Amino acid sequence: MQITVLAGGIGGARFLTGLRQHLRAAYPDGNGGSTAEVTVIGNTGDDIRLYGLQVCPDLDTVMYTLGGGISAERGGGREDETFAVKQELAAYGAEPTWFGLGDRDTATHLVRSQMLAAGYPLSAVTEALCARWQPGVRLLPMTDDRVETHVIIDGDSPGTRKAIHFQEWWIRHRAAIPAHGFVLVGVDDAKAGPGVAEAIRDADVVILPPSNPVVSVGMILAVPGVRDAVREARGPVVGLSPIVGGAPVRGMADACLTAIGLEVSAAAVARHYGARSAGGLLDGWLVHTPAAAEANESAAADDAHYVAELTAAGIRTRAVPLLMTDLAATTAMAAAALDLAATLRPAATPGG
Ligand code: FO1
Repeated sequence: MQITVLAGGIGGARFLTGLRQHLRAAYPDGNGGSTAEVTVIGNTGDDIRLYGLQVCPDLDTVMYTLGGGISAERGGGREDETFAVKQELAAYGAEPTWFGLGDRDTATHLVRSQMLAAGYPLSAVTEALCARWQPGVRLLPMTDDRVETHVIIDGDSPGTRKAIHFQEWWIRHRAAIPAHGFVLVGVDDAKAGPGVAEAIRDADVVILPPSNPVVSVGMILAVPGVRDAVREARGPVVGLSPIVGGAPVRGMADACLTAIGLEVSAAAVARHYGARSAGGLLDGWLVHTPAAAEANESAAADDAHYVAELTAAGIRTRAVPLLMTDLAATTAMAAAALDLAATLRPAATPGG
């Protein structure tokens, strides 16, 4: 069983812990692992070059989360982190001071930057870093070429616009400055990383997890060849909504959706990805409905009302709990995604 997941940062990584747990139960290998293989296509649009270091936030979030090194309370960055290097850089007045560079995290960037400078492609670097962390998935950068997501905001004088790096918008400005759009700088000269197109095309199931559909999954799909690979995938493509009710499960997907003129809803994201039968990407889609225990809470968000309209639009939709509150919740989400995929898989050929 080969599963390929196009993942961004924290939301995607959280989902992947549930997928890994589900596969250990559903496809056990007899010694606590799974016979199923997961390939993660990681977003590199968040990457930023700082103090001479190449930082890959979404790749590191997946690697640390699945490798057991993620900071549980902060949801990002390393466990037991300290910030002595950050403080010393600030003492020198080294810009930027708004980026939270951790000491343990810096070792990752030093090894990565050293290998890149020696001529290794990002895919080889990521494989080397994962040799230590053993995430239990194959983590492939979406491209080995340098790309960066920049955000279009109002310029310094009326009527003008300018671009700032996504990390500056996200961290320094908490995405509070209205964005007019996002550009993946370098995408025109980029090509899909080694193994990326094949991992998507040949997968038994392709999953779009509850990552940011604009700056995470959206940027992976912007890499030449990736969108076509998803459309040509031999297995079903199933997505999970990152929006519950009218708000993102976490992060700031709402600011990103608004920036590109989309309504902040589970239906708007599904339509944005589109039905594969109508030229889009999705065969199946999961929207949120409260778990039985919460169903009686009047305030509980419930998106089950989208099921009929999206199914009619060619995206087979089901409503399941999508709040990633704990491992049991994300494991159930992964099971629901694969169950839905099983109903979408082309009728199995006899003995096929
Ligand atoms: N996110 C923050 O909100 N504040 C930070 O200071 C911060 C530092 C940081 C350092 C390394 C790294 O890999 C990620 C970091 N992040 C930080 C998260 C980063 O902004 C991610 O790109 C977002 O979480 C979106 O995926």
